[in-house]
Amino acid sequence: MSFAPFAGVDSVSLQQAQVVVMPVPYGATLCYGTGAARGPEAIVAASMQMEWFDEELLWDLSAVAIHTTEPLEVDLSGPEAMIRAIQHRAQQYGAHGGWLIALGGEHSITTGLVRARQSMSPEPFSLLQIDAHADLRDSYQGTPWSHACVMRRIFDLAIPCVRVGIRSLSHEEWQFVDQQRLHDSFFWAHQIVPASREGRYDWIDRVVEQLLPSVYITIDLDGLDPSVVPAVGTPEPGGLDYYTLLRLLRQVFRSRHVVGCDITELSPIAGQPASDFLAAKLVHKLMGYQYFGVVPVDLYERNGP
Ligand SMILES: [Mn+2]
Repeated sequence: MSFAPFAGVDSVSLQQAQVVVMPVPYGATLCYGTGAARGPEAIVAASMQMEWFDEELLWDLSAVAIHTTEPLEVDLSGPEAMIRAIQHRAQQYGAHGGWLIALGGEHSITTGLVRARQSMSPEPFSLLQIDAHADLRDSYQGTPWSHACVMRRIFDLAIPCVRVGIRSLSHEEWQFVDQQRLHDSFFWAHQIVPASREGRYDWIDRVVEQLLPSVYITIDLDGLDPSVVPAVGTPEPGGLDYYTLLRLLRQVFRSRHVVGCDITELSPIAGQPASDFLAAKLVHKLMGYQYFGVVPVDLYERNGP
């Protein structure tokens, strides 16, 4: 299996790349062709139809040297082996200095990606999680490497997290939050979504204040509202809208060093490509914020969004 390069831009070598796009077509069923395993292919396919020019930052995708890697092969010996394979490959790619954007695949891939980052640099970093789900279960369906456990595994790595858009967790996960006093790390959807609709974005300042100077961003697409991204495996009502997410990301990129990102849980729906296009556009935006800066905040404060 091989994909076209992201957005159809000529793929430079790994050594020359500023950005490394890493497709990880991995889903819980452990076989290609279903659910989140089809996410990366759909994102790359949508990116081929996308304009390279960005009207917000006034830059063109051809200005960044991008390398799109071969899609990572699924390790059939089990989820733990798969996470290790992701870590190993992300370290290999990261060793050349390119900025890594991984395309999921189910959310469990983040454990491997974050471990790779940890092993490549002693510099501490925060994790910013955009998600509907807390994903703090210790084990799910017999494995600690499930997508439902990803943030628990990252908790085990002692990486400080800030969680945005959460609106689904079990009673046991809530008890864990309580025991570990993680309350302040949660920016619950039921608080921030209505506030944003009323034009109150002070919560974004509080998100950013909690972040260390270096940040890894994991975007589970179900953090957005299902009306915006219907093609996710476990949709939850009441999520972020697109421009609120961009506003948050702009503010993070403006004041923090973003060391890597992933976009996970796209589960394409045949004949409904809107979610695929959103994911592709988000990758484009992340690259723009990283390499071409962000529009000054006062412009947005005066003119929206
Ligand atoms: Mn989720």
